[in-house]
Parts: sequence; C-alpha cells; structure tokens
Amino acid sequence: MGIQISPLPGGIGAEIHGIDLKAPSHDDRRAIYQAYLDHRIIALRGQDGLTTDNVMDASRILGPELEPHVFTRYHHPDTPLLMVLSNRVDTAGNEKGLKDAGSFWHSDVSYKEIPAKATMLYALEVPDVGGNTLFCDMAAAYEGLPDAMKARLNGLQAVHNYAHTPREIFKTGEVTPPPDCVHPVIRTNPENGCKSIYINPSYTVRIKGMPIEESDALKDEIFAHCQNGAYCMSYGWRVGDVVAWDNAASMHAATTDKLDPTKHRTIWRTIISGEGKPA
Ligand SMILES: O=C(O)CCC(=O)C(=O)O
Ligand SMILES: [Fe+2]
Repeated sequence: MGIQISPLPGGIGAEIHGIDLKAPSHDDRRAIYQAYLDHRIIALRGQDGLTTDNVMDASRILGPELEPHVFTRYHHPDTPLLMVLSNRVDTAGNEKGLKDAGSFWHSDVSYKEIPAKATMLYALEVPDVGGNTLFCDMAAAYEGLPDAMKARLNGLQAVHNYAHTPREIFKTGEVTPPPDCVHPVIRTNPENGCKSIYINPSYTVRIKGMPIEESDALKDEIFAHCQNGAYCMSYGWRVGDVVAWDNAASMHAATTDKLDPTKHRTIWRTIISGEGKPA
C-alpha cells in the first residue's frame, strides 16, 4: 500500500498513512521525519495497542534524546520518559495523570535555555466530544506576515519564563520556574532553512530591549495574526492516534479546561529534547 501523506483539517499539518508504529522500517522512519520537517504537525491514526517502548521508539524518530517532565508525580510508573495526561482518578481519589497540560496557547518548554524539540502524544482513551487540541503552524504564520513585519521581527530576541502565566504550582512551590531565558523571535530551522515565529502567549514575557507597552502591543499584534484562523486547526482525537509537533515552529493549546469530567481522556506524552540553543 505504501506511505501516503494527506493534510489535516484546514490544511494545517499532515496525516501519515500506511505505517505501523509497532515496527517502523528504516524507510518509515525517514518518511515520518521528512513529514515532520515539511508539515511541523503530524498525525498517525489507528496505532492501537502500542507499548510504552513503542511510543518511546517512535518519539526517537524525531530526535535521539527524550527528557522527563518537571512534574515528576505524573510520570508513567514504568518510565519517567513518559508522562500521563489524564482526568481519571483511582478509587482512593488519587489523580492518574495531569488533568490539564495547558489550555492556553504555548510552545512546550520555551522557558528553558534549550527548549523541547518536539512533543509526541499517544491517545489511549478519548471522550466522544471535547478534548481537542488546537494547533497553530508558526512557519505558515511567519510566511503570511507582511514583508515589513518580517523585517521588523528578524533579529529581535524575546524573554521567556514558565511563570509568565500564573499557576497554582508556582504558588504551592511544587515547581520552581527556571530563570528568564532569551530566544530569537524568529527561528530558522537549520535542516531546511524554514523560518517560524517563536513567541507564545503563555511563556513569552517581553521582547528584549523594547519598552513594555510597545512589546505588549507587538506581541498582541503577532498573536492576533497567528490566531486569525488561516494557520490554526482543531485536532479531534481518536483512540490509537499518535500526534507529534515541532515546538520550534508551532504552538498548541489543550481544551481540557472545558472537558466534561464524566468523559475520560488518557494520553501518554513524550518530550524530544532540543539539540542546542535556538537560532
Ligand atoms: O492535552 C492536550 O491536548 C495537549 C497538552 C499539551 O499542551 C502538551 O501535551 O504539551
Ligand atoms: Fe504543551
């Protein structure tokens, strides 16, 4: 049958057909990586019954190193390299996973010196309605900018901090945000030269060296452009879906803050480590 690639909703990202992630061949792995480079957001449906090892192996198609999430209590019991996202609680009332991993627009781990390269999710159970993940293709959003704005943004740097969006975990001291870090506002993928916007509403505190009012206005203008609809899609999950994205060239938002608590959603998640300071 061979490998086929088709667009995801709205023409954002790509679905890859014809690969079984229980035993991907060398060619399958190359095709997945190429689709990831070309489309930034990729999905492989119908991957039922993957083991934790299968999901970690598939994650390593995107980069050699996986890293544990800072929330140690949501690590999978078998390995810290898998995190469990779930709104289930056990009979003793203990959470079985992180209920909401980010119902706000963000790029994973942009608040670290070396941010996550990619993230992969594998759906074990999904609600019949709700629980979608929203994605924005930040390379397409960059391409859609007027030339004058592209010229304005190239060369700018931005300050990122995990605690820019206030959260309970910072109040309780469960997680201490790392110090501010600085990344380029426009990143260039060294593998294909593709440029993308690399600021996000959740973690980008300000544009470096700019008065705060001007920085806020510029961020608002860019985020409004990114979210105008042309570059975004809403991904509806099915059991057995594997979805992965390039954090350098996309943003995403969970919608689990709105999920009906009687509907269950359980997902395994890996983070593929970055390979150096963003450029
Ligand atoms: O649960 C989701 O829909 C996405 C959660 C998220 O932001 C992540 O896994 O990085
Ligand atoms: Fe995320």
